[in-house]
Amino acid sequence: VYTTFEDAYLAVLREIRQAPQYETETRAKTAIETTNVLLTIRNPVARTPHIAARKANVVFNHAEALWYLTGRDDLDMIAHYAPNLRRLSEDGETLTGTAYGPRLFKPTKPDDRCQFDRVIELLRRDPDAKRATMLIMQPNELVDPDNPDVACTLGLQLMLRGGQLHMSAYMRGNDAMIGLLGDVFAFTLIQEFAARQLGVEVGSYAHHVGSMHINVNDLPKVDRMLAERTRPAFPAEQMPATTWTDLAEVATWEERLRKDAAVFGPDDAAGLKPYWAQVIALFEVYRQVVYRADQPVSPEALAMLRPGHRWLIEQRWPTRVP
Ligand code: 5HM
Repeated sequence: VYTTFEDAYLAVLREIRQAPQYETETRAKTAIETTNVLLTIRNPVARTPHIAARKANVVFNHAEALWYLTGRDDLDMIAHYAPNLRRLSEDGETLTGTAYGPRLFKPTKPDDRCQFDRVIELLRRDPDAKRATMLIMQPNELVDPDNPDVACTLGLQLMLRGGQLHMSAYMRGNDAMIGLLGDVFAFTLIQEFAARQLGVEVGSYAHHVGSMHINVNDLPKVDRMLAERTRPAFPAEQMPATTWTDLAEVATWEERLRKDAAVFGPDDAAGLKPYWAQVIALFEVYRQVVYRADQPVSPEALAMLRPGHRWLIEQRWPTRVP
C-alpha cells in the first residue's frame, strides 16, 4: 500500500527490474515480467509522478482522460498527443481496444445509458452495492489473432465504503514503465469525477494486473529513473464539482487548440473553474509546442501553469521553455 502513485510506480519498477519472475517474448517484444501485481494507492488524487528521466507527457495524460470521458475512439484527437498510437489502428481512423471511452461512456441499448451512468445510478440507489462494475475487454477481441489493439483493461469497479468512493482496476497486462502511468492517471481521474457525481470523498485506488512487465528496450530509462536521488514535491490538486457541461467546455477548447484555431489566455481562464482552466492551459502550451516550433513557449502561457505542471513541461520539452 502506497500513499501516492509516484511511490507505487517506483516500487513496482524497482521490483520488476531487480527480481523479475519471467522473461517473455511475445508480439515482437522481449520483456521482463512479474505476474499478479496489486498496487494500492491511498491518495489517488496524487496521480502525477515527478521523475525527471521519465519525461512524462502530462498534456497527453489529460487529453487521454478527456478522450475517454467524452466517449471518443478517433485518432484525430488522441494521435495529436501521441503519434505512436497510429500504429495500433487497423483502419487509420479509429482505435478499438485502446479506446476505453466508448465502452465506458457511450450510451448503448437497451436503456440508452452508458456503463458509467448505470453504475453511478446503482450506487445512488444502493450505496453498498458490489455490482458497480464497468467491463472493458470484450469476448470477441481475440477472434482475429492478428488484432493489433486488444484492450488491456478488463474492467473498473467502484465501491462506496466508509463514505469514500474506492476504485479497483483489473488489467490482463500492463507495461510498468509506459502504460501504467497513463492508465492510473486516467482511471483515478475517472474515479475522482465519479466521486464528484456522487458528492462523496475519493477513497483508495487498487490496480490489479495479471502480467506486469517492462520491455527490455526500456530498461536503460528505467535505470535512470530509479537512480534519481532527489525528486521535487508538488501538491496534488483536487477536482472541483464538475458537470458534463464543464467537460464539454474543456473539450471545445481542446479541439480549437488542437486545430490551432484559437489562443487560450488569462482572460479566457478567468471565466472557468481554475482546475479545468489549468487543463486547457496545458493544451495551449502544447499548441505552441506543435505549431510554433521555431519559438519558445510564451511567458503568458507558462505563467498560467501551476508549478508541478510547469516542471513537467520543462522536463519534456526542455528546449522550448526558456
Ligand atoms: O500483446 P498485448 O495486446 O498485451 O500488447 C499490448 C500492450 O500494451 C500491453 O501488454 C501493455 O504492455 C500495453 N498497454 C498498457 O500498458 C496497452 C494499453 C491499451 O489498452 C494500455 N496499457 N491501456
